[in-house]
Amino acid sequence: MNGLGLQVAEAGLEKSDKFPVVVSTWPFIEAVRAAWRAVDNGSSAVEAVVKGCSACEELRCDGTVGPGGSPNENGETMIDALVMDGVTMEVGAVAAMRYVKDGIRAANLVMKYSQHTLLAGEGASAFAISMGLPGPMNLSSPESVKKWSDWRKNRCQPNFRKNVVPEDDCGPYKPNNGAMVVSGDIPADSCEMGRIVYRPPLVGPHNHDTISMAVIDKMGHIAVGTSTNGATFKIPGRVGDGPIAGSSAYADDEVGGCGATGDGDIMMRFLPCYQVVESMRQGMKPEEAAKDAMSRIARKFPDFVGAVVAVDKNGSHAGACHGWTFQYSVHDPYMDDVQVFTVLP
Ligand code: SD4
Repeated sequence: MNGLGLQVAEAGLEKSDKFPVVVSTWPFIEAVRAAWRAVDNGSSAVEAVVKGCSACEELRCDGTVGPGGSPNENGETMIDALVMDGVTMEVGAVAAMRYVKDGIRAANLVMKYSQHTLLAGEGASAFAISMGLPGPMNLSSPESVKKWSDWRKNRCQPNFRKNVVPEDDCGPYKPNNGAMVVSGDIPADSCEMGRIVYRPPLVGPHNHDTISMAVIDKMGHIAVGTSTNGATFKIPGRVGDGPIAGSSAYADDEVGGCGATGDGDIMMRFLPCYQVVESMRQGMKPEEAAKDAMSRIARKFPDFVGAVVAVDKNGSHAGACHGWTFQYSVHDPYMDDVQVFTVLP
């Protein structure tokens, strides 16, 4: 065997030493453990992402991943989810899915059993059910119904409307073309940027409802996934960043992966996870790439709230955030259990 053969053998050894790796937004410890168990037992990165995010949906992590959280203006819970395979660059995603509770499994079915990338609304539920997931079912819970009725009692404040006049406290709303106002109690000029009026953030530290996870399996392959029931009191039909590849998550085996959380309506305009992965491809370390992606958004929307976690193909990871303190969770072969990392804005 020549020197080259030896090098390959050594590289192989090193690989199995540092993998697998599981990284997730927030201290969603049980979800990371579930993904770790799967990938440590030899599952692929995609399978482990599905296991990990499913665990969060079943546990309703943070009270709001999966069914039973984040009612929209009509009091309904809807789910956005995505899975991406960094080997094949295949993506499956569901958006505003109302009648099936298993978001990440549904996204995985779209990836496995269709040539599409994203299914939305009634069609997403129908496809998931036809491929074997339980449903149709109502995704509301006593907590989500109470949250919604309290909000109605509070004259449907806060909400996501802008430049409208409500006929009554809770609508119907009509365009108000004369004035730039946010529908709420906060005067528009409190955070005006040029002609863009920024609304008071409805996604905050006690309302972070997205799991976004990256897994590197024993072979060094990367997959990412996201599951969320989105923003509370959103307008029916709203699709957030969760099911948008490059926004809530992105992976490319050649480079690494990324997960995001925060104000999806703002973040999806910047595809922060695509940015993170492409910056790492250009040579940035995960920390630099994560910070850069956040600062690109902050330059245009100084009040936005969000975070990303980046992992490169060697398993090095880092987070960056804006407007809140962010935590992310990791399990790698050097750890006995999940470790939580805190990132300050
Ligand atoms: C959304 N990005 O639908 C989600 C919400 C979130 O942490 O991540 N909260 O906008």
